[in-house]
Amino acid sequence: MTDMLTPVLSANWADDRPWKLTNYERLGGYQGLRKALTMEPDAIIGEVKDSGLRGRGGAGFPTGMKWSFVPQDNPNPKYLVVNADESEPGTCKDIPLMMANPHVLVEGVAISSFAIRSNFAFIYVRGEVLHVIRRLQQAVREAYSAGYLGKNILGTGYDLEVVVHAGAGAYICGEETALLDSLEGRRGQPRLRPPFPAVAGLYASPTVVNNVESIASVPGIIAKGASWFASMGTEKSKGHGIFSLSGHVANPGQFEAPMGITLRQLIELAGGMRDGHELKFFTPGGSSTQILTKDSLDMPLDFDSVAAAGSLLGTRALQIFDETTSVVRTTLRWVEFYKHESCGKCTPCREGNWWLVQMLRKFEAGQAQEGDIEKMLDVADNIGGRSFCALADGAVACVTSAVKEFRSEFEAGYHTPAWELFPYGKSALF
Ligand code: L3W
Repeated sequence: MTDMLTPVLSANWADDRPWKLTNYERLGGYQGLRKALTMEPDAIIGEVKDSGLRGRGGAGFPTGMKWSFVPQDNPNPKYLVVNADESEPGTCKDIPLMMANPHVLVEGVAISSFAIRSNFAFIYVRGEVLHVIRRLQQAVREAYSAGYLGKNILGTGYDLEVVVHAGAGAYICGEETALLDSLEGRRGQPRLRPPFPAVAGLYASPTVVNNVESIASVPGIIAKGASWFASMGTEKSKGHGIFSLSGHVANPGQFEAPMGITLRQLIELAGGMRDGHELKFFTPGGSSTQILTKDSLDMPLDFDSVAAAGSLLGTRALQIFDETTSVVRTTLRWVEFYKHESCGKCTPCREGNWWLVQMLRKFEAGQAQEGDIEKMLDVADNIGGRSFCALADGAVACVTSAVKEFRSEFEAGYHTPAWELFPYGKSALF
């Protein structure tokens, strides 16, 4: 069964103190950086393009292509910003990665910064995860002492300063432009795009913003070659990815596997569904992605196949729900999260999510009325695609897909409380 796994970023997680520099070096750590510093920056970008690496933060944008958008004739400094603000419900891959293997991220930062000709990099970490911030700061300190960061890296004349920056705990700061506002010291609110950060980002200068796992994938690509990475995965979704299974499986956790693995295989790796229960629905990539049902158990989890099924691969955060779960209650919990985390800049998102919560509470209490499903879908329709950022789209994805797949459960909300149909205590989650 473990032959379904492709442990690269997670290969050392079970070792003794894998976060120490000496242990990382013993396994070939920083060889990618040594090689990269002998290459031309454009050749590194070419290698990352050839690998087929697509952004691991949710959207799947080609990483090498994003780097190539950085205008080299712009006289301003160039910046690399790592988005380590992991906070999407269900998403739990970057935090364990940074705890167990912080040096693969630090090495990736050094290689990626060199490739885009940047001398300043920031790792923007979610503020609540103090243990991760400390672990990263320690790794950055070790890397400075060993000459992998700082002035004249490994005697090549290349300089790079890296700052670990703690956010203040707002989901919206995981949106790349809100993150940049926050990093500049302002309240984190999304900016209108274009211009994209690659052209005008931090301090209005060219800035590459990439997810932790994207940057951590770079050392392997440089050390072992683009074709090694591209040999894993599917035609348009190459490489390895960390899939996080949470909820009603026997052994929830992270599983690093080739892109295109199926949910059926992943559930098997997680020890199956909890005893005596069966899959009802799941999110492919966190709560911002449309829910799918057991009809998609054998769908390859790659960008295109999941999109064809009407959802998004997102962050590969597979939240698994069995038949004891009320889809109405689950949707309400998610939308309560989005209502709380909406930054308030765009009216449809700020007001609309408040209304969705009120309506879903009525469905949960069995007090909705005929026509409320249509009203709720109309509110959702007036939120999605009408805001600056993807938070609003994410908030309505669960509502529309839940109604599409389980309309009868919402209709039951015209007369029966969800807690009578799905008693608390039967579900381990709510
Ligand atoms: C230059 C162009 N750059 C696009 C860049 C853009 C960004 C990347 C992707 O949202 C999704 C969201 C969540 N010139 C460009 C260009 N870019 N065109 O490419 O952009 P985009 O707009 O497609 O997505 P996004 O705004 O980065 C990410 C979904 O991921 N998600 C994940 C959520 C996870 C968290 C978390 O834990 N912190 O937020 C789950 O599904 O909903 O749809 O860099 O600049 N012409």
